[in-house]
Amino acid sequence: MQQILSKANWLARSILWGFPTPATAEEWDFPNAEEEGPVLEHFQRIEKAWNFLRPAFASRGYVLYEKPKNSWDLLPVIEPGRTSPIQAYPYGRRIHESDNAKMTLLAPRVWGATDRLGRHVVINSKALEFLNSEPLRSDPRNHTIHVVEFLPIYNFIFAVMPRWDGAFDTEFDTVEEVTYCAQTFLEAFDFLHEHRICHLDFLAQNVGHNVCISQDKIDDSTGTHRPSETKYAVYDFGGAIIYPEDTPLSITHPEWQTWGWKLRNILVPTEPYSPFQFDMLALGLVLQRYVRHIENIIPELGPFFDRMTDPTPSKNFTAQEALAEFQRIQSHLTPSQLSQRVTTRIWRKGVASKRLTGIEGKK
Ligand SMILES: *[C@@H]1O[C@H](CO)[C@@H](O)[C@H](O)[C@H]1NC(C)=O
Ligand SMILES: CC(=O)N[C@H]1CO[C@H](CO)[C@@H](O)[C@@H]1O
Repeated sequence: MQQILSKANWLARSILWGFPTPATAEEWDFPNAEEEGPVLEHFQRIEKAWNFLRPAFASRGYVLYEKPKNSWDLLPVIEPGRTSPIQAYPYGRRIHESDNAKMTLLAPRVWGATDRLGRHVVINSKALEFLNSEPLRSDPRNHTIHVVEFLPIYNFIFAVMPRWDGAFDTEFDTVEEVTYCAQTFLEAFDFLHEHRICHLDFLAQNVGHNVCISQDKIDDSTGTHRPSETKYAVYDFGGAIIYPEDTPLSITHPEWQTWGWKLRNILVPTEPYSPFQFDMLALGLVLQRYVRHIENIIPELGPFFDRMTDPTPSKNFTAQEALAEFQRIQSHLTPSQLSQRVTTRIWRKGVASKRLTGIEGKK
């Protein structure tokens, strides 16, 4: 199991397994996410590919999580007698004692694993070299997931990243926690767009914070967003476009119709659209959902999000403008506003829903 397989061995094994690994990086992705049949089939194929690659990861010190039959869960393989390691940055904070850090299978390209010390990581079949090279790496606004190492295996380069669970999976306790999170993501896009990197698929499931929580415990978890110990990161750059640095932000893209408009309930524009503005719309919609519910405490969030989520091209907000406007709003907040406990969770169609957990923590 531990020996590194030779090229010939790989080929023999691949024939035996019926050529399970996708031929190109793109083929790891969903064929068409809107039909259920092909998606299930695709996941089965991808599961086989990950299992096929399991010994290769093991030989490099990573034990892939296992997927129980007929389930969308991924479970860490628990080695008897091993105690939970302390997970220091860049690894996610361990919120619960038990080692059963259950994960949900969300994207075919991403699989959980534990490293030699038992720390939780995720392995992505699409690498992010461009974000992990200097000077981008050391910019304070580089809120992109840190790559621990790149593993060339078989025909691919896999990126190993610390496992950081969803940024919005757990509830926020104070106004400051909510605004700190929003500011971080606005900064992240200011940074990406300054370097003319478009994400093009910003969704709540593509952002994390530095905690590792079993999916069973998510609904009871609070206290994971304290600004002093929380970092946020954008991940999943599988659909990103990188333009030359002198490209105007108003540039349009001929394939604008293929972006996730429907998914976000926006009418597909009839004219070519700027990918940078699409990013800002996508960011605005996610942040509006998780931030605007405190509009009763910060009324200026209303007009801010109305503008951010307006798809009209002339109403554009660049990332830099949006960040500056948000920072202006933040600068007027008093310490008592910032420390105010939030009692709401989500903003949807003008209504702020109540949080699920009690204000002090547990249900
Ligand atoms: C924003 O809209 C204005 C007015 O239509 C236009 O001049 C400008 O180029 C646009 N900027 C971006 C970044 O799209
Ligand atoms: C979120 C993140 O990975 N930030 C990194 C930005 O770059 C500096 C310097 O390389 C790192 O220390 C941070 O961890």
